[in-house]
Amino acid sequence: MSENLTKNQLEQIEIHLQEEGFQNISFLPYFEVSEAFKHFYLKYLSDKKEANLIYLRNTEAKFDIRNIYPQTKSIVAASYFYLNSKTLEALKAHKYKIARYAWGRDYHNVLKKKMAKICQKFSEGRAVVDSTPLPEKYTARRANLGFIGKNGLLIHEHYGSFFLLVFYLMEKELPVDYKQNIREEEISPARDIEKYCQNCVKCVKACPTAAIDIDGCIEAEKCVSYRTIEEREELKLVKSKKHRYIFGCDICQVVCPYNKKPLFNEDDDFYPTKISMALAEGDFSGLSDDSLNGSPLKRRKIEGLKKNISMIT
Ligand code: B12
Ligand code: SF4
Ligand code: SF4
Repeated sequence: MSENLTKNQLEQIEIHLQEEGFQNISFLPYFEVSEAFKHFYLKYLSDKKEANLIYLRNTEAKFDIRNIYPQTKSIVAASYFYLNSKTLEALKAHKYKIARYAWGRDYHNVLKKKMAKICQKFSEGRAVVDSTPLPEKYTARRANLGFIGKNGLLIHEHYGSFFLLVFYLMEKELPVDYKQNIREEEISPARDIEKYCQNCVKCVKACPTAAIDIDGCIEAEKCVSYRTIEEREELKLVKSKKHRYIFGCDICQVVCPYNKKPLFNEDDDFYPTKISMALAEGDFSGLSDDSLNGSPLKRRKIEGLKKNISMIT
C-alpha cells in the first residue's frame, strides 16, 4: 500500500514548481468524471464537432484517468504561461503569424520535463501535457485553475488564457484531511459563461471562420488552429484572407478582455527561433523537415506549412 503525501510535501511541490516557472498549481484526488461531463462530451461527439480528430472518440480513456495511467491516486494540475516580449516583437515584425505558444521549443518536451523533475522526487507518476485523452480543461476546471469561456478555453480571471496545462498523475494519495476546493455541481461551461463572459461576444465575432458556438465548444473543422495544424486532407483546406496565421490561431484570445493585461513569462524556451522567424517570413531556403526537430511546427512539416501559406495568399 502506498503511503499518503504530507501537507509539507504538497507545499514543497508547489514551491519548486513555482521556481520552475509554473504559475497556478493545484492538487486533486483521483476522480471519476461526472455524468454531466459525460453528457456534455457525448453531445460534442454526436454533433460531430471533433472533425477528423479520431482520438477524441476514445471515451473510455477520456472518462477515466486510470485507463491512461492505472496507478493514479492523485493529480497535480498546473498552468504554464508562455507569452513573452520577443514573441510579440516577432509577431509584429513578420509577414505571417504563428500562434504564440509555437515560436520556440516543443512545449510537450519542455513542460513534461519541468513537471516530472519536481514531482518524481515525491511520488512515482507520469507527466501529461496535451498528448493523452485526459480531459485537461475539465480537470483543470475542477482544480480551479480558471473558468471556461465562450471560446472554449480555460481562462484565469486575472492573468488571462495564454497558458498551457500540465499535469502529473501521482501514485500516492493526498493527505487524508486534504480538502478539495471545488464542488462539481458548482462548475459547468454554461455557469462560467453566464458569470464571467456575460454578454460579451468579442471572440465569437472576431473568429475568422465562425468556429465558436458560444456554449464553450469549438467546431474543430472550422477552426484555423485545426486547419493549419491538424488537417491532412487538402480538399478541406479552405482559402481565407481574413487572417495571417500559418500555424495555430490566437484570435479568440487576443480579443478577450481577460487578456488585456496578460501575464508574461520571459522563458527563452518559448522565444522565437531563427527557423520560426524565417518561416514567418515565408522563407524556406535550406529548410527540411529535420530543421523542425524540437519545434511544435514539426507537426505540420515543411510541405504543410507551404500549403498553409498558399491558403491565405
Ligand atoms: C483536440 C484539441 C484541440 C482541437 C479542438 C479544440 C477544442 N476546443 O476542442 C484544435 C486543434 C482545434 C485545438 C486548438 C487549440 N488548442 Co487545443 N487541445 C485539444 C486537446 C488535445 C483535446 C481537447 C478536447 O478534448 N476537446 C473536446 C472538448 C469538448 O472537451 P474539453 O477539451 O475537455 O473541453 C470542454 C469540457 O472540458 C467542458 N467542461 C469543462 N469543465 C466542465 C465541467 C462540467 C460540469 C461540464 C459538464 C463540462 C465541462 O468545457 C470545455 C470546453 O468545451 C486538448 C488537450 C487535452 N487532452 O484535453 C488541447 C488544449 C485544449 N488546447 C490548447 C490550446 C492552447 C489550443 C489553442 C489555443 C492553440 C492555438 N493557439 O492554436 C487552440 C484554441 C482553439 C479554441 N478556441 O479552442 C490548450 C488549452 C489551454 C487553455 N488555456 O485552455 C489544451 C488544454 C492543451 C494544453 N495542455 O494546454 N485544440
Ligand atoms: S482559434 Fe481562431 S479559428 Fe479557432 S475558434 Fe479561435 S478565433 Fe476561431
Ligand atoms: S472574448 Fe468575451 S465571450 Fe469570449 S471568452 Fe473572452 S470574455 Fe468570454
